[in-house]
This record gives sequence, C-alpha cells and structure tokens, in this order.
Amino acid sequence: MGRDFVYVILGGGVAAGYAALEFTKKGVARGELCVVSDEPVAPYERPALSKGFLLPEGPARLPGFHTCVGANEEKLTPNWYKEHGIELMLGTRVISADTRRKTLLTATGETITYKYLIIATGAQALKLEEIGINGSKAENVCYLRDLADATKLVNMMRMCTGVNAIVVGGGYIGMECAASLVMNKINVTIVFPGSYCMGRLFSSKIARYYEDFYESKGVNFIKGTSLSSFVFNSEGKVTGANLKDGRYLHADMVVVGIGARPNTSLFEGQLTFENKGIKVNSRLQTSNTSVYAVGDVASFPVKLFGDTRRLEHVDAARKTAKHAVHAIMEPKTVSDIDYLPFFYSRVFSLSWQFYGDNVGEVVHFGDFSGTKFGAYWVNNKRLVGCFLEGGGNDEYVAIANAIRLKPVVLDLGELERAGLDFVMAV
Ligand code: FAD
Ligand code: NAD
Ligand code: ISD
Repeated sequence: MGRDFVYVILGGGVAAGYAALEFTKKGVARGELCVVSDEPVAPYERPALSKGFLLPEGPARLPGFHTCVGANEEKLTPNWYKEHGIELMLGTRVISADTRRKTLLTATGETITYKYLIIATGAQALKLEEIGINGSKAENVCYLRDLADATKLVNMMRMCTGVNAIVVGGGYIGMECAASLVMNKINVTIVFPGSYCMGRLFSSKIARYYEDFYESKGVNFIKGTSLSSFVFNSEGKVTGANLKDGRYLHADMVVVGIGARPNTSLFEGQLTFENKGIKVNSRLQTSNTSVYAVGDVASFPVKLFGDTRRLEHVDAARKTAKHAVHAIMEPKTVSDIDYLPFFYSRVFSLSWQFYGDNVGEVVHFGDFSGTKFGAYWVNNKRLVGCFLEGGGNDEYVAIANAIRLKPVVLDLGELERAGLDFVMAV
C-alpha cells in the first residue's frame, strides 16, 4: 500500500497545525499536503493542557483549542483540513523513515512518499524509569504531554479531592500542575533536586517569589533531594514515596515532570544532529535538502545570539513551522530566520513573560513584595534578557523590542534604578 504527496508533515502537534495553516496561505493545492500524527485528534495548542484543560470550573476542551487559536488565528478543526483538501492521517504512527528514498513507513504497513518532508515530531516526557525509579504504569501516576495524559490527570484529580499529591520536578510541568492541583483542592508536595524552582530560567530571587506564593496556597516544597522509590499497595497503586534524604511521603496521586526528550530516533544516522535535536539551517532545512525540521526537534540558528538552539517552547514551534513552509513554497523570497526566544507561563493569578537569554549578570527591579517585578540579564555589557511578572501588553512589546536591539549597559546600578523605564525608553 502506498500514498504519494508533495508535502508531508510528520507529527500532529503545535508546529504541524501552524505549518498546515501557512501552506494554505501560500496556496497549496488540494491533495498535495498530508499531516501524519499518532494522536487521535487534529493538532491542538499543547499549552492549554497544563492551563485551561485542568481548571476545576469551565475547563478548556476540544474543539475549543485546536491550533491556531493560541496565536489568534483560525481554528483548524478536522473539517478545516477536509475543506482545504489536506489529508489528515490521525492515529497513524510512523515507525521508520528513509530520507534517501523519501518514504515513511507507518505501523499499519502503509508507505507514504513525499517530495518535501517537515519533521514536527516534538518531544516526549522523560519517564521515571529513565532515572531508575519504577512506577510509571501505576494508575495513579500521571505525566502530562498529550490529551490522553491530561484526561487521566483530570480524572485522577476528580477522585482525589482533599487528599495528597506528590509532584516530582520543579520545572514548567511541576509548577503549572501544582497550581492546578491546588485549584482542584488537592494537597501538594513538590520534590526536586535543585535549590529552587524553574532553575533553567529563574534567578533564585525570582524563584523565591513564586515559591512563597505557592506556599501561601498551601504547597509544600522539598528541595535538594529526589525520589529513591515508590511504595505500592497490593493493587499496584502508589501509596507513598521514599526520598533520597531518607524522608517518606504519603501519596494518593503523583504527577511527574522531570523533563522532555525530542522525538528524533527515526532520523538518527540519516540527518545531522546538534543539542540532541535535528540540526537545521536558517531556512529550517536539515542536512538533507528535501527535509525540514521544526518545533521541539529543531536545533536552529538564533541570529541574535550567534548560536544554534533547540527551544522546547510553543512560540518557537509556531514560528519555525511558518518559516519552513515559507522556505519550501517561496524559496526566492524567504530570509534567514531571525528568532527572539520567548517563554511564558500563567499560574494562579500570576503571569510572566521572558525574552532573550538568561546569561550574564542579573539585575532585579520592581516590587518583589507586590505584583509587578522583573529582572534583566546583562552579558558583555549588553542587555540580553528580560523577565517580567505582572506586566501589561505595551511593556512586554517594549521588552521584546529592546532585547532585539541588545542595548549597551555600562552601569548596572543605573539599570536597577531605571527598572522597566529602561526598556520603555529604548
Ligand atoms: P508537539 O506539539 O509535541 O507535537 C508533536 C506531534 O508529533 C505529536 O502529535 C506527536 O504525537 C507526533 N508524533 C511524534 N512522533 C510521531 C511518529 N513517529 N508518528 C506520528 N506522529 C508522531 N510552551 C510554551 O512556550 N508555553 C506554554 O505555556 C507551554 N505549555 C506547555 C504545556 C504542556 C502540558 C506541554 C507538554 C508543553 C507546553 N509547552 C509550552 C511546550 C510546547 O507545547 C511545545 O514546545 C510545542 O508543543 C512543540 O511543538 P511541536 O509541534 O514541535 O511538538
Ligand atoms: P523542565 O526541564 O522544565 O523541568 C524538569 C524538572 O525536573 C526540573 O525542576 C528538574 O530539577 C527536575 N528533575 C530532574 N531530575 C529530577 C529527579 N530525579 N527528581 C525530581 N525532579 C527532577 O521539564 P518539564 O517541566 O518536565 O517540562 C517538559 C517540557 O514541557 C519542556 O519542554 C517544557 O519546556 C515544556 N513545557 C513548557 C511550558 C511553558 O513554557 N510554560 C509549560 C509546560 C511544559
Ligand atoms: O499559547 C497558548 C496558551 O497558553 C494556551 O492556553 O495557547 C493556548 C490557547 O490559548 C488555548 O486556547
């Protein structure tokens, strides 16, 4: 069995949805484009899974958050793909790829041939077993990567009102899920090995603010240690956890967020890799000229900082996807991607955004006992990064514009005194 397309998008997540929309804007013909996804639903805004989807009241549900509503663009329901003549192969896992022959093989034995391939396979949650702990398959242990995980977590939260959850990991998933668990009236203990939460991005001072806020909501932080093993009952449910520092924690449910791994194994040995991702040029093209990579799997040049980065964030997925389609469909007019790294989160009543790079010296500003504060990162006398909690839209736009210019900063004290006024005046 074989199917033949001009363009194939492998993966059906955020990048796939934004790429599909861009293909239609660039005039793809009916029957030319196929999206192959092992998920049972059309591409959706994955960030909604750790935010709106977990709310106890009025939760977000599909079709409400199909791409591309996260960027205020069209909502691509399954019908949209049909109307545009795009083949949406859902529940279809690709088990091997041959970039020389330009073919993909599905788990059901179907061969898909392409002229151009866009790899948009994203990432998967790291499993506890990968850090030497058994228990991932227990019915009360949850991960959060896809709709099935989020549905299991919601069902678990409904059964666990008033009881105890352990959250393993103090990164994005750990912090966003802990907030949702609290909103669902579950007692939360977060365990992670670092000395403060969100260690990949936050300074210790920023982290302290969020940890204090969470503690005011009843969350218990156990830092500087990690799980050594779970304790199970006779039905195989987790009832508690032993920590490496000797402590024991009772648990009715567990949520695990210990990092992600890009889904690149189909292309190992066929394409060039960097930063555990598929290396692409400024047009998102891999070492094979017919193959492009976007989203979480792509290691792409970040012109602003003169290096190659793999960013596991939704804005990068959306923009790399659009850029790759532009490069494929209109190669003569496409310029080099010029991406400004952008990360954000929303928990409880809090909301922050970060632009740029968190390297160099940190200068904090604003009111850390109030609701609006931030930090700048200055590297080699240039402003390279800015974090702001509680800002308004104009301020976030000003930050993004300023960071793109990397203005010179000679006096850190002056920068601290100016605070947000510094970027507003750039
Ligand atoms: P994905 O969206 O993961 O899509 C990959 C797709 O490929 C999936 O459909 C997958 O099933 C499919 N696939 C993989 N392998 C195969 C195969 N062999 N055959 C067929 N299909 C395959 N980022 C932010 O910036 N802000 C946020 O608030 C935010 N919240 C998040 C919340 C959660 C719960 C998660 C998990 C991530 C969040 N992120 C957030 C990160 C963001 O969602 C990702 O960076 C983004 O989804 C990456 O898009 P992608 O298309 O590369 O990968
Ligand atoms: P992460 O890298 O943000 O955090 C991993 C956490 O696990 C860290 O706190 C780390 O200290 C901890 N950890 C590592 N080993 C551990 C151990 N042995 N025991 C306990 N903790 C351990 O990864 P994540 O939170 O799992 O997120 C997964 C992916 O989803 C990432 O790509 C992330 O960018 C993405 N995501 C992003 C957002 C957002 O941008 N707002 C929200 C949710 C998810
Ligand atoms: O970027 C996002 C985000 O944070 C979400 O929750 O996209 C989703 C959508 O806004 C959900 O509708």
